[in-house]
Amino acid sequence: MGFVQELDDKYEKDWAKMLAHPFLAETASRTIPDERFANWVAQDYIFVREAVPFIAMMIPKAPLAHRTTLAGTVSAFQGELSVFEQMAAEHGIQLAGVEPAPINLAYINWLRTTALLDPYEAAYTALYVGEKAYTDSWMVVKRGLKAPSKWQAFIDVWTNEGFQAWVASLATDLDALAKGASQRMRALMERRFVDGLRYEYQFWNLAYYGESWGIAE
Ligand code: MP5
Repeated sequence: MGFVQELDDKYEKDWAKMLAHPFLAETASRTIPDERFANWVAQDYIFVREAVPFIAMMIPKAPLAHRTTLAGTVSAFQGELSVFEQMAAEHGIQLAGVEPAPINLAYINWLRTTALLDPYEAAYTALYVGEKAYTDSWMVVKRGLKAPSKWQAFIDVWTNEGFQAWVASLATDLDALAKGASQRMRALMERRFVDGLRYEYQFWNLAYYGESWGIAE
């Protein structure tokens, strides 16, 4: 059994809990309040913007065969920002001056730390888990919709066939990296998978319930 399948099996319940989040259910049923969705838009805009340097920081450690794809990912993420900017303008959502909420900042800093301090295999696991979480989460929304969503442009970003194929290729690459890795390295990769899954779940909580620093705001 491949590494990705092993992780899928072991953390199946946790993954399902993330996908059952009310943020996704309410987005699918089109009952999500605009303020809640706007909260996600503003926070995820920051996340995607800061994911660009995370990817760039992985490039020096990457095997040669990964460099071109990672460089393409930098520009794809950069391009994604314009979807946020257009949708925010259309729906009157403020992006300028928004600061990252605690969980968002923790997630961003964890990504940067893994890119800088972990071996490539572990950083790649962090990339994989976030992307897989997003394609699976937004597929839940897409499948649940019974009528067009006002947030469709976002749904399309992470459910289009090209994106899904890219996430599948990340899984294949991750399996290949794990195959050549020591037991110790695989344990670290698993740790990063779990960390990432936790952050993803917490990110839906942040969007849904709101989260603030509570001081100096
Ligand atoms: C992604 C995201 C996917 N936008 N936000 C979170 C919290 N996790 C994962 O990354 P990308 O760059 O939008 O494909």
